[in-house]
Amino acid sequence: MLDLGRQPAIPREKWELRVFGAVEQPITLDWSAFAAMPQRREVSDIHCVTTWSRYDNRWDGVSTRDLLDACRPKAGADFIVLHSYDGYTTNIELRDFAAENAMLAHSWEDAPLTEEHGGPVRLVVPHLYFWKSSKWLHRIEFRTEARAGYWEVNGYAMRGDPWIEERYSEVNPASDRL
Ligand SMILES: Nc1nc2c(c(=O)[nH]1)N[C@H]1C(S)=C(S)[C@@H](COP(=O)(O)O)O[C@H]1N2
Ligand SMILES: [Mo]
Repeated sequence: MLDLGRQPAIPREKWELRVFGAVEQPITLDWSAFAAMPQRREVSDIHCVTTWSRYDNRWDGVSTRDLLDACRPKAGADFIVLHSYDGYTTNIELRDFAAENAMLAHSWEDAPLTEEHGGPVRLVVPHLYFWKSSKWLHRIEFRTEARAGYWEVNGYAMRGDPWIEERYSEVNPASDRL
């Protein structure tokens, strides 16, 4: 699938990440606070729902688990909506967000993420279809009930597991829009 058609230009000094909703500790991170968090490197594959894949991507950034340790989701906060600077949203379950190799990535293949690929910071959740991996990440909302994001409202799966080719929602099937 394509991007929404807007590629927001957010310099690192203007970027901000806000973690809010059903958490014990809401957090707002600017670039220096984000850069001061423990830094990880992961190598993982990407699977887009339109069937392209790219293997062995090297990502640097902050582990989603370290973010979860900092914000402490409340009991029952099993659902997340990611909000991006381009207006894009997508939903993901806490258990998927918390995958061991999931990251808030700022670099790809040893270079800062370009504007095109979601810099300054994007989510990377390698075990789900890549539309769940929000670019230009701005806000992370924790919820006790699921809410569908942009593609999910338009008929794509709430979870999106590439191994079972879980592309479309059975309740609200996508028209052939790709
Ligand atoms: N904010 C935002 N994130 C997004 C999208 C988008 O339109 N806006 N598109 C998604 C889709 S459908 C894909 S396949 C990947 C593309 O990432 P890439 O441009 O780095 O290949 O970003 C995902 N994340
Ligand atoms: Mo996509």
